[in-house]
Amino acid sequence: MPLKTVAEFKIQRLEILSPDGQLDKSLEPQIPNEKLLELYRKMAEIRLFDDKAFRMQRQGRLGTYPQILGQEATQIVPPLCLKPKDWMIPTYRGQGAYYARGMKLRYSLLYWGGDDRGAAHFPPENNDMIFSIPVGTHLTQAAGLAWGAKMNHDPSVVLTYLGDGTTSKGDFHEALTFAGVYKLPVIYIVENNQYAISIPRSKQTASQTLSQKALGYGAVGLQVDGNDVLAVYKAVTEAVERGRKGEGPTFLECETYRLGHHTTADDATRYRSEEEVEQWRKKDPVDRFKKYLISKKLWDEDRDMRLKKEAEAMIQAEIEEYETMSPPNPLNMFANNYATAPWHLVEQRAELEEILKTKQARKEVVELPPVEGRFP
Ligand SMILES: Cc1ncc(C[n+]2csc(CCOP(=O)(O)OP(=O)(O)O)c2C)c(N)n1
Repeated sequence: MPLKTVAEFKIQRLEILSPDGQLDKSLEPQIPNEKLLELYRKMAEIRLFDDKAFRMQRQGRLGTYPQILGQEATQIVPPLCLKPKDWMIPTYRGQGAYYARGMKLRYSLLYWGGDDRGAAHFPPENNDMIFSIPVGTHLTQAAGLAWGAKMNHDPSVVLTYLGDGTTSKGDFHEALTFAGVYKLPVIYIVENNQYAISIPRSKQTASQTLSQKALGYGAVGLQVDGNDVLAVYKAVTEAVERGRKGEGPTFLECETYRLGHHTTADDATRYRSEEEVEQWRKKDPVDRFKKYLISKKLWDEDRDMRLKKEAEAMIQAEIEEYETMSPPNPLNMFANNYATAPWHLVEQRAELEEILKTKQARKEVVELPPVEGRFP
C-alpha cells in the first residue's frame, strides 16, 4: 500500500537583481529613491572603512579585526528596514550593522582596539544589544526579547544575525524551538558566507539548504541572494511586517561570501582557492547595486568619486577620534558585569588596584581617569 503523504514542503529562493544586472521587474520592491541612495552610500562607506581597519590592524594600530568585505548588503540592508525601537543583535562581524543603525565608527575601532568603551555606543533611541563573541549565545536572548515584546503588546520586532556555522549549535535549536512555539516577532538572518573559519558550508551540515531548517520549528524560511540588495530588502521588510502582525518568526538564509579572512588572525588562502574567491567577486553586492542605481539614473561616476572622497574624510576623522582618545581606567573592565561581584573578581580587582597605585607612584603610568561603571 502506498504511504500517505502527511506534509510536503518546498524551499524558495528570492533573487531580484542577478549578478549580471538582470532585474526581475515583477519582484522589484518599491523603495523611495532617497532610501536607495542611503543604502548605497552606507554600503560604500563601510567598504572603505573595512579596508582601512584591516590595514590598521596590519600596522599594529588595531587588535584583531573581522572583515565584512563581500557582506555589505546583509550588513547594511536589514538594519535599515527597522525602526529605532526594534531590537538588533549582530554577531561579532557586525560593524556594518551597527553603522547602519547609526553608531559612529570610532566605537567599532575602539572595540577592536581592545577598549571596552567601544561597540556599545548606540544612539540612545535605539534598542540595540552588544554582540557576543561566543557564537550563538545571543540567539536565545533574541527569542527572549521577542517574547518580552509580545507579552507587553509592544509592536517591536527583534532582528538578529548568525553565521552558517552557528546553525549547527544547540543554541540555534533552542532559540528557534521557542520562537516557533510562541510565534515570536523575531527575525533570524543567517549570513551564509560559506565558511565557519576554515570549515566550508558542505562540511558544516548535510542539510541541502540552511533555510529548510526553519521548517522544523514552524518558522517561515526563505533562501535569499544575500548579495542582492533588493532581495535582502524585500525579504527583511516582509519578515518585519509578519513579526509586527503577530505571525511569528522568520528565518532567512542570505547566501553571500566572505571575500576576506575570517579575522586578521586567519589566513584564508590555506583552505580555499583564488578561483573560488574570483567567482564570488563577480557577484559583488556593492558593484551590482551601483549598476542598478546608474540604470535608474540615480547615480553616476562623478557622484561616486565625490562620495568616496567624503567617506574617506569622515573615516579619517573617526580614526583620529579613536587614536587621540585618552586611555580608560583599566579597572573599568570589572564594572557592569555582575549584580554582585564574585570573590575572585573582588580579589583580582584589588590586585590590579595595587599594581596601578605602585605604577603611578613610580610615574610609570599617566594620570588615570575616574573609574566608570558599577562594581558592587
Ligand atoms: C561558543 C564558541 N565556540 C567557538 C568559538 C570560536 N569561533 C569563533 S567564530 C567561529 C566560526 C563561526 O562561523 P559562522 O557561524 O559561520 O560565522 P562567520 O564568522 O563565518 O560569520 C568559531 C568556531 C566561539 N567564538 N564561540
